[in-house]
Amino acid sequence: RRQFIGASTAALAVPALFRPGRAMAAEFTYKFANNFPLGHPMNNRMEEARDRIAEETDGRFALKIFPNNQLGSDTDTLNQVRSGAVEFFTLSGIILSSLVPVASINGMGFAFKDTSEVWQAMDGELGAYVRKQIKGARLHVMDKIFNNGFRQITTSTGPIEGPDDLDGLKIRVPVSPLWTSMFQALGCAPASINWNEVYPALQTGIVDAQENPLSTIDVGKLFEVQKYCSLTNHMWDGFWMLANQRSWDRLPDDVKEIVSRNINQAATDQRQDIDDLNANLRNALEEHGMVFNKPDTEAIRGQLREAKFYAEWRQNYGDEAWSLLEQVTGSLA
Ligand code: X2X
Repeated sequence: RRQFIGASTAALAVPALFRPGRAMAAEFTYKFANNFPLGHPMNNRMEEARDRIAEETDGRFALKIFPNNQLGSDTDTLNQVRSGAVEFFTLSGIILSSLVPVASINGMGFAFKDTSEVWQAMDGELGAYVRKQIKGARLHVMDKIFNNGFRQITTSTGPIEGPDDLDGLKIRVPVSPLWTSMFQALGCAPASINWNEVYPALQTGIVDAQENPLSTIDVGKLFEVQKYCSLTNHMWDGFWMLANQRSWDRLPDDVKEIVSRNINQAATDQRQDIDDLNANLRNALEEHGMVFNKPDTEAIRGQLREAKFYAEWRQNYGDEAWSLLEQVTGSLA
């Protein structure tokens, strides 16, 4: 009986493109690479988008999802989407800043107070400004940024209560000048490590700490190698959906419209999934043995001001970008 149910469900699930009378091979088969495992909202929503796109293009466009850094680390995959070896890739804007400097601006320390402020900025003028710079670097980018969330610090050594606990902390940060600069300003000893090497780096004690949103801590099973989680909310991070420029240009206009609309829809849906997870995962992580605390974030922010962190980054980004950010967040320095 089980088998029978399985077989009939499978028959119903056969997509339109494999029904008799339809073309078997897609005209365009494009790869989408990302750093999260299947089951994460990014991949759940992109699977939905993939299916809608197949349906709406009558099977002309097929998207193949490569989760979990299967095709390489984030740094490697950025090179692949530039060369065209991979057609689509979601990358943190803060990491993309190695190629497009202003793309890290949404990660400015303690800038946004909640995600509704984030969407106001990233769906508004600041996001448009950043996307223009990304396109200037010959990468196509979709309008809607995906949500990673507000980042929290975890350690194996002890809770972060205030600036003193950050002093000398060996903390993993993603590969990006903003991350390194910020944690140096806080007195840490940051090490740049790609996401696909974070778990082993924590497990073997190469570093004692890392920082990520709760949903990412959970999906990466970092609770197995980290004990303390300090709710710093120190920056917001999101993923731009990048596309190789030549691969994108090759698509007919009607296919471009279907692909863009459905990927933007995936991003919008995924934003809410992640907000829900980040708001609700604390209990589950506590059950895995993590110990939570709320640090003195005003004191931590004060340390950044004292280190002239905001003044330095205002200069790096330029006044135009900085004022678009402050239009939403209010004065930061
Ligand atoms: O590398 C990370 O920490 C992650 C998974 O949050 C990003 O992709 C920026």
